[in-house]
Amino acid sequence: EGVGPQEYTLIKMQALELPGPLAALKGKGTVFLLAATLRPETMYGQTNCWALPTGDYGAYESSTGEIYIVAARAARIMSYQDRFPETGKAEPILSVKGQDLLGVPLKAPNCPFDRIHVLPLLTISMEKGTGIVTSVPSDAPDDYAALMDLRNKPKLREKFGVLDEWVLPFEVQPIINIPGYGDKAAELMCQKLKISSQNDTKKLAEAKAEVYLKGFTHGTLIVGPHKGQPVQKVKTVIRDEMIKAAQAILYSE
Ligand code: A2H
Repeated sequence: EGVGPQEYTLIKMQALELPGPLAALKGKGTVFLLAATLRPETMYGQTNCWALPTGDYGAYESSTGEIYIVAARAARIMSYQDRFPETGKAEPILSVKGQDLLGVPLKAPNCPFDRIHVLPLLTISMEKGTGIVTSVPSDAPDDYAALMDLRNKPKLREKFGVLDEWVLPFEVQPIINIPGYGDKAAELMCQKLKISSQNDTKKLAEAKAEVYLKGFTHGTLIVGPHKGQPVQKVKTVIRDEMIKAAQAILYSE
């Protein structure tokens, strides 16, 4: 963890259905899960969203009239960044566990799939970002390892009530080419380091550091309207486009 504030882009992922306890939000406004990312330029490779099954989340009415689902800690911080009607006030209109979010179908900006689903990620920290993470398995080793866990372990899917159709149709999408690493750098590094699960913390840290650095310095986008451009050059351009289109908001902590 660095000193000083960390700035994240919060990606607005719209809930297309409100199953189970989320039904209480019907008619209250458009509901979004907000995923904190450092890589807004990678949204072309999203295959799913992550939540911590045991995590505590709340639904909050924003100053735009939309409903945002985030961890309570993030809501408190957002209330001081003028995201809610009253500064310093973050009262949830509904409290839910991450388990209640699993399976929710989402529409995410720049996503190659019309609908993706919320799946369990057991390494989420509720003390960082929003406690919601968007999954880009082509470029994030954590996402790749966790998606492979769910794909390859039917027992794990069963444990969390994850349906096959929320996982199996979603293939890793090539979106960024890094010379020497190909166009699914996270997959390559996970295979090279023989990372066997999302809990392989040490090797994942190594894979992450390498992919993150090389992706930023040498990566080129190979899909979307900025195809052919270096990651370094388009990262903030794409972030700003999403903010302007009301698909994302800035957040710092
Ligand atoms: B990144 P840092 Cl493609 N718990 O987004 C665990 N991980 C979290 C989190 C939390 N509460 N909140 C955010 N994250 C993830 C994309 C991505 C990310 C790519 C490649 C690398 C990467 C897609 N997932 O991060 O601790 C989010 O995943 C590698 C560092 O603030 C977020 O960006 O340094 C990143 O970790 C924030 O990590």
